[in-house]
Amino acid sequence: MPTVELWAKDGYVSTPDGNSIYFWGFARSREGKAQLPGPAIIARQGEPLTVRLVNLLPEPVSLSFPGQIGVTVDGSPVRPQYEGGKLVSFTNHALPGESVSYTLAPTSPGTFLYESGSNPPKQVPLGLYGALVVRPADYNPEIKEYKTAYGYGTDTAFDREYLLITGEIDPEFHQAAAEGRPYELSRYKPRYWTLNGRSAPDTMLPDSAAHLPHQPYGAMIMAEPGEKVLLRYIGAGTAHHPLHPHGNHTRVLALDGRLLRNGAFDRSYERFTVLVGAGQTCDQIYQWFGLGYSPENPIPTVLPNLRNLGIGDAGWTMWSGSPYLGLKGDIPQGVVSFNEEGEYYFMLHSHQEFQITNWGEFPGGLMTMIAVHPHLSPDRGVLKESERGTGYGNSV
Ligand SMILES: [Cu+2]
Repeated sequence: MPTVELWAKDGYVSTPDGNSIYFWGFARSREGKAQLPGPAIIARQGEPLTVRLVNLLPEPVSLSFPGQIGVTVDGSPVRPQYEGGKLVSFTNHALPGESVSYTLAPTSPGTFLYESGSNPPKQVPLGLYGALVVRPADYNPEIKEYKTAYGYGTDTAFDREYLLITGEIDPEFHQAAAEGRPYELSRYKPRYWTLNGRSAPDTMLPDSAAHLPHQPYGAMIMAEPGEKVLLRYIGAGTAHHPLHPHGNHTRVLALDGRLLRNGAFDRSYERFTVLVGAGQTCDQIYQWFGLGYSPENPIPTVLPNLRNLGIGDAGWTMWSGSPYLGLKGDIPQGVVSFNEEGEYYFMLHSHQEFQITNWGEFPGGLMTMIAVHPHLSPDRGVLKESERGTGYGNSV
C-alpha cells in the first residue's frame, strides 16, 4: 500500500514585508523542512493509502480527514483520545517523539482538507494543515474525457489545475507558541492572510522559490485562452474568504468534495464571488474567452497612457509607494513593451479588503494573478504525482 509520510515539525515562514514567523507544519521526512501548507496528498478513489504521522512537536498531534469515512489505525476505526477525562484529540494521536499510521480508503473523488485533530484551535492556525486531492477511479490525464475532477461524464474535465489553500496568521499568537506561552484566543487577530502559505506578492513567485524554503507552493495561475482551469479552493483558516477572479465568472462544480450534479440533474452554477468558508472546499472552473481572442486573432496590446494611471505623486504609475514592490527606475534597454508574450493578467483576490493587506499595508494578503498566455508549456498547472498515482502533489 502506498505510504505518505508527514513529519510534524516547526520552522519559520517569511512575509513580503520582511517578517519571519514561527509556525508548525508538516515535512516529508525527518530531514525535510516543515512547510506551509503541508505536502499535498494526491490519492485515487478506491485505492487505500497509509499516512504515517511522526510527531517532533512538544504536544500530541493527530490528523483528521474531514469528508473521509472509514479511516483506521491498526485496523480499528479512529477514535477520540482523552487524558484525565479531558478530550485531547479527535482522532488517534502521536505523542511527542512517536508516530501513528492512518489508513484511508477514499470512496469518492474531490478536494479535501487534512488538518490536526489535536487542540485544533491552536494547532491548525499554527500551520498543521494541507490538501488531500482524490482522483476519480477512471482518471487518465492522457485522454481529455478522462482528465476530470469527478470522473467521466460528470462535466468536470479540465486542462490545468491549481490548489489554492487559504489561511491567516496572527504573529502574536505564533510568537506565544514559539515561547511556549499561553495565548488568549479571544485576542486572535490575523495580520497576514495567505494563499498556499504565502502573502501577496509572494503568491506570484514560482514554486520552491529559494528564499521561501518553508513555503514551497506558489499560487500564480497560468492558462491559455479558453482552457478550463480547475481551481481547488480549500479554506484552512478560521475566517471566511469571499474570493473572485477578474475577467470572468467561475462555475462552481463541487462543495466540500461533493459534486453538484446527480446524473443529468446539474446544480453547478456560475458566480463572480464565492465565499470559501473556514473548513470548506470549493472546486471551480475558470475559463477566459475575452475580446474575441483566437490564435488567428491575437489581441493587440496597447500600452496605457501612463500619465492617466498615476496615483499619489504624479508619475508613480499605479504604484502605492510600498517599499517592497521594488524600486522605481527605467525599464531595461531593449524592452519596448511591458508585456513580452502578449499575455493578459487578471487579479484573483479576497473581496474583504483588509484581507488583501500585509499588517495593514496594501497590496498584499489573499491576492494573486491569473496570467492568460497565448501559448503555455503543458507542465504549468499540473499537480505532480509519484509513479503510482499516490503521493505528494506540487503545483508547477
Ligand atoms: Cu476584485
